[in-house]
Amino acid sequence: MLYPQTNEKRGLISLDGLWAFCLDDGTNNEKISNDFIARNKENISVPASYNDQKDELKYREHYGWAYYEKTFIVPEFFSSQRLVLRFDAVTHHAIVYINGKPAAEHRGGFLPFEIELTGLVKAGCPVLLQVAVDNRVSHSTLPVGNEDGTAFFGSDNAGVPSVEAAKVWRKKRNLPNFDFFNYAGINRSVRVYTTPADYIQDITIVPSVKGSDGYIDYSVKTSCPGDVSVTVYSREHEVVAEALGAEGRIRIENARLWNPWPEDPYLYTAEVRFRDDKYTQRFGIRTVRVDGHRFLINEKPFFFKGFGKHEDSAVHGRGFDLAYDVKDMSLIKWLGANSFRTSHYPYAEEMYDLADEEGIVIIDETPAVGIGAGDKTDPYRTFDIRSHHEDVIRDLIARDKNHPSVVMWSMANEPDTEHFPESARDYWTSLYEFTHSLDPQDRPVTFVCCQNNYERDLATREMDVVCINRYYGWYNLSGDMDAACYALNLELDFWQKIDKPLIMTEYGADTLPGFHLTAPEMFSEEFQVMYYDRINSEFDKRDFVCGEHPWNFADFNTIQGVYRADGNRKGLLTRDRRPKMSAHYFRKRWNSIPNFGYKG
Ligand code: E8X
Repeated sequence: MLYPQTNEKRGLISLDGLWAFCLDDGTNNEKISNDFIARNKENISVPASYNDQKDELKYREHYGWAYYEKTFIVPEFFSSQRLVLRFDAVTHHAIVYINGKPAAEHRGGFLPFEIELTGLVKAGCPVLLQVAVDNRVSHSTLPVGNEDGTAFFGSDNAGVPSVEAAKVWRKKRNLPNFDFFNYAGINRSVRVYTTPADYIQDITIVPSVKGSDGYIDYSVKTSCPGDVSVTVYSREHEVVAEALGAEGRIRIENARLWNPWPEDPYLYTAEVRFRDDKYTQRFGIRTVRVDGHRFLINEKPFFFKGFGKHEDSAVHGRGFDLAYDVKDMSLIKWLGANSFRTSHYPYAEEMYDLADEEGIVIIDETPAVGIGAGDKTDPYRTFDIRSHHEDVIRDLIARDKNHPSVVMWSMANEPDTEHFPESARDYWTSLYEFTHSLDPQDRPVTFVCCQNNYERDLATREMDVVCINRYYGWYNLSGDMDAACYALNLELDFWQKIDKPLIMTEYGADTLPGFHLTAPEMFSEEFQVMYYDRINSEFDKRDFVCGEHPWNFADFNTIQGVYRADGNRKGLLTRDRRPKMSAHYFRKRWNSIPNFGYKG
């Protein structure tokens, strides 16, 4: 799916800004009631989650539908153009009404969807746009929410006399099987964009390298048959290659490769023309593959220095905020990092464009988090998620396939792969094949494994890269770093035999900024540094450990719980991006570790 762009052939109307908004009171659900909206509407900003833009508890506790409304006009000079309404993300389930009529429905809160407006609206006439948004999570959504009676992480049955009573008594609310706050709403931008009637639908670019030359195998999908031309420009705006035809191979002599910073993330631009349409697509020439226990970028062994992040900030919630993305990119470089994982959902497209430009490597993750319900329920046989999971992977690859910064797909975070190992292995290995089959660049595929009995887990070892989240010294063997390192090494001995690249995709300690101790104990800044220094020194002894991603880049907002004092505090930075001692520790460590060849 192409990202909207303005050029001499295409126009854009932004619908970001103030919208009318109200929460449902449980009586309208997915139906739009103009009278209900008129009586209850208030101002809300788009893009942003609705939860923290207001100050009453009901905005954070809400369970169900909410309504957005805005009127706009398409200028008459667009009357000859094709008109498309695009939502970059609405979380989690949206039904869009245009002039009172249902026009589209979309499930999945982190990927774009579009509505053909041509024929639905008339240029020069006001358009009433209304969006019903459902924030509920369950055993059939991604991310997963607990349902009545599942006494698992986040369940609310504890304390109520019985599950039956809980079903009767409990006020319906979300029970996320994940700890990040379930922010909801129109979280990313809304635009009307135009194209000529005959237009470029999609562009796919697959780079390769041979000697000093680069090649791109390209294909251009168009709305109807016709001549396609492709002109490739260097970063210095010189023509370096040209081609005719909707698909083909283009050779770029003495190509400049895309490399992670501080090397050069060189980008080319393909200008595609078809009839009266034009689209410019940036791309990078780089290769990615796994070789034994090494992760190779441009045939060089890469070491992942970075983190799991969140799209999370005060007031905006999970809402798109370009200033935060620019700030985070600056901090990633300040820290000496070279990568991050889009935990635990696809991020805004603008962040991938920034990563392409800045030379930051991305592990691109789906919203499949929380797949599990304890040792009594096999989620792979009871959760209704497989077809939606495939839809999400299909849409994720369709959106992000051309980004040179994306080097691996993560199908999920911390699914249960311990309690029903055969069922899990079958689910994940089949979905692994499915994911590989969809990626034109055939990048490595993985999922991120939860702390578990790694000898019972039959799925993680089947992935291209072993990505594990381990909290030895925090959630278990709490505060005892000698025991933690002992247990960690027992596990690393196990993975040594599997001999695949291993990234520690999460490890961390909740840390209160300003809490200092001479004898480092949990929650102090000194403990966080000691925790990482001890564990990193164990990683340094293992050549198959090809990455370290502390959890988390920054503190973030979560569900309420006895383990969450003002959210998750495992950040190297505070939520407003101020460094803890561990940020200075990693800045020193990572600036002494090269991107390539750290482990031979
Ligand atoms: C945590 C993290 C959470 O924030 C992240 O989204 C997923 C969790 C650790 C699970 N991984 O809670 O800080 C560790 C379970 C150990 C039993």
